[in-house]
Amino acid sequence: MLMFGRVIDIPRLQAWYADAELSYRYSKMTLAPTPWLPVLTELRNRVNTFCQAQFNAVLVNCYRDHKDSVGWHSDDEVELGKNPLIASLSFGATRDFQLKHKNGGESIKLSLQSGSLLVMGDKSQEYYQHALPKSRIEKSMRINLTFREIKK
Ligand SMILES: O=C(O)CCC(=O)C(=O)O
Ligand SMILES: [Mn+2]
Repeated sequence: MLMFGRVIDIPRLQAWYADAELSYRYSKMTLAPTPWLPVLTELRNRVNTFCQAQFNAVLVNCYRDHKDSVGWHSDDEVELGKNPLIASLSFGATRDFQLKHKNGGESIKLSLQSGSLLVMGDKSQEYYQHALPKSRIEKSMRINLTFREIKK
């Protein structure tokens, strides 16, 4: 990613799977879509049914160990539209997910276990930020899928 004018490695591995021609602009990077894998299509269909949504893209994050993380942010890219619905499916190591209001106050911590589905909707991106901090405890790999709908 580009930070203060420098290209630096992000502290995790990332891939973008989406319907054709849906690229994703994020931290001044453009992720070109990779065609869906059968297992991702299956998961997308199940999550779409469960959430009554039309997710057409998924950002896959791989946290290789406890040192990988994602900093405070909101999923508020313009291509997601207003009040986006985001469904986050976790596999592998249990990690803490944090949420805090943009006006301050305490953050809350959710322990996301393997197989859990976290759904963020309404104004959660407008008013809140979320993060997955590094862990002080050693952790094995965690894979997180955030299903999104890119508005055309
Ligand atoms: O790994 C997670 O649980 C969060 C990932 C996330 O916030 C993102 O990809 O935008
Ligand atoms: Mn996010």
